Amino acid sequence: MGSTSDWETMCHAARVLDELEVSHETKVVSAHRTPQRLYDYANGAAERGLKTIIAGAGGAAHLPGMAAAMTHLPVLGVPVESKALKGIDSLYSIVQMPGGIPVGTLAIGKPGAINAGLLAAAILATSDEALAQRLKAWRAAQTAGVAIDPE
Ligand code: RP5
Repeated sequence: MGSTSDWETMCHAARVLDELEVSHETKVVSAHRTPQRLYDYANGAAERGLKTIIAGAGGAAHLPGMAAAMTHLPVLGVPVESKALKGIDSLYSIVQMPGGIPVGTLAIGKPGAINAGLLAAAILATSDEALAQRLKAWRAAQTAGVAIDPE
């Protein structure tokens, strides 16, 4: 994520990954304030064994696109809700990648972070049957938790 202030949103991606027992790391890597850290992180990601990157950032959110430019790993972008423009700026900054460097862009804020965790797990589950089973169980539990009566 681009800032410690993004953790409030991005913790929801981490929580989903915890629930699905997907090993992961959480780091603050700012495209603007720590460009060398971003360069090192994205360039070294595949070599370190990472399989997917979830990049959350707000405002002029260059982090997901810049990360995607420097790795062939799938990059999932989460537009963090900004104060001034409510995350519309984050969304537009992340979603409109020119053809050639994809960023899989999720919804603004908490729903996007949750779905980024689920989508990362789904990507990994294509080559991990045990994870696929855990993901199916997670979804089944969600379905079972939806009451049919509103009160
Ligand atoms: C972005 O600027 C971060 O991703 C964050 O969403 C936003 C504000 O950062 P802080 O000023 O709170 O550190 O780079």
